[in-house]
Amino acid sequence: MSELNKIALKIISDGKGILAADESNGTMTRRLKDVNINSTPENRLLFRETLFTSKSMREYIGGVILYDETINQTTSSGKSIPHLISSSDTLPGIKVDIGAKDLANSSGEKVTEGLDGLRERLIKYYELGARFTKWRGVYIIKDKFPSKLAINSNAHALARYSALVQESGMVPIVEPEVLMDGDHSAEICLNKTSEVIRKCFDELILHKVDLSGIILKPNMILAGNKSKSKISNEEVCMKTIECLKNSVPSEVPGIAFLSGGQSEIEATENLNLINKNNNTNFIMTYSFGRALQQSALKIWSKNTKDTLATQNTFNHRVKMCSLAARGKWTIELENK
Ligand code: 5MM
Repeated sequence: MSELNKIALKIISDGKGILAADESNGTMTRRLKDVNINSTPENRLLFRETLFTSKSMREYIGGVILYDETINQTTSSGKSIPHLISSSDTLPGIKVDIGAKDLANSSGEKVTEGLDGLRERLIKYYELGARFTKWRGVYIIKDKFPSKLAINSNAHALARYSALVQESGMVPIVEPEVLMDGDHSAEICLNKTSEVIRKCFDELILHKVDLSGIILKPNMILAGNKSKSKISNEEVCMKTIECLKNSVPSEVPGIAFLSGGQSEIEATENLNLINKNNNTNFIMTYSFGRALQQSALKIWSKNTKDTLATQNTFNHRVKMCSLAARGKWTIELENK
């Protein structure tokens, strides 16, 4: 078993998953504004520190994805954030892309940037304590989109990123996110997501990436959020498994889904069904941002000093997701 494979398994095994707390300052400002909190470095740190000191971290969170600002911050008690996270036996990770930018010659589509100087940045992040990284490609479904150009460019970037990350001794999370925005059917989402993921693996293989030392972070297969033809959770689960079976090579140890704008319960229920019906060898778990933090953020915004109330809410959510990662969640447990 390679070192990278060991790191990947430590993050996602035994019902553990990933806390995606890597919102860039722009995104975090929007999230805080929604709950009437000023987006200052101090407030961003306070909320995140409250989550990272929760007792559920040790049991259920195998890795936390951080943003550059956070990995460089220090807690009120003088601990560095990576050190705080490691003290719960959880691995610190870091988002290393610098965002999705307009793709030239394909107006309306994006390509993720951040390869320039990446090797040097990775050395710095490793020294700070990071043991895994994240890079997100974003694809839209609309008319002829995602175009071949967007699919190829993002796959190429994800592969070059992954090769550099493995060279630096860290595990790359490969996140191709096909957005749920639009009126497309789940069938179209299935076809497009399969095409996107297959292209990513073509490029990862071309770039000689060790597939046993990555984690794939895809979207679940959903109908667009403006689609009239909604599908059941059972269909989401079946289509998601079908997609991954047909597009992910067997060497990949695990899949950690993004929540992508689903509600906390919806994302949990779908993950639970996926695990109940998981007839693959892949570990299937969570790498949720919004679906782990939404209610905790709401409670925190009511009284930012009431650490316990925020942590209780977060602990509950994390426990529910972990149960779902083992196919043991039920709706009744939500109200206990
Ligand atoms: C935490 O949100 C991340 C967004 O980062 P940007 O501010 O750079 O857009 C995002 O990449 C996140 O890690 C994944 O999309 C998963 O988050 P959700 O909320 O979809 O589970």
